[in-house]
Amino acid sequence: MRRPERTTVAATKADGGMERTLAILKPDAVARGICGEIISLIERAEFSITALRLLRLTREQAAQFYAVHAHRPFYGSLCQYMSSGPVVVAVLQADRAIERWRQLMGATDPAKAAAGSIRQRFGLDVERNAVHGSDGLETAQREIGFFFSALDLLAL
Ligand code: IDP
Ligand code: MG
Repeated sequence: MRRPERTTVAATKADGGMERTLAILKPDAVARGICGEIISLIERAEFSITALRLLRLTREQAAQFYAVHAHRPFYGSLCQYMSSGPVVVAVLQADRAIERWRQLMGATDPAKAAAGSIRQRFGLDVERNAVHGSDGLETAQREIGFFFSALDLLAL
């Protein structure tokens, strides 16, 4: 069934057919001072950063953000970790942004991530893997809306 066009400003499809995705530089990346390097890679890969914020999640907010993983054995540890220190959250805009950002991130487990990917280069282990990226259109819309409101997003 066709869905009606989304009209919320956090909509994943931005003007011009460009896609938006949510990136998080996780606590391990912020703590090690490698945000600059990661953002540099994002810029070089020709994403437009249309929103950017530094914040610290509460344990409850982390649990809400990762609710889809509530049944997984690593959920408790993940929520603890994601609320253990500040994170950088950003909206990346580009053609096929969701897929391209996940490719640049690499596989969840840094040990299995492709050479040159962010997780392969910077990830510490399967949990502390430096970055997050939305995994689909609906997820991206929900995740962007979790952190940003209409006024936060730069209109390109
Ligand atoms: P993704 O971040 O590549 O989309 P997901 O399966 O959605 O991977 O898992 C969300 C996050 O949960 C991962 O990025 C990682 O931080 C953590 N995680 C995933 N699998 C494991 C695991 O087996 N052990 C510990 N943490 C995990
Ligand atoms: Mg995921």
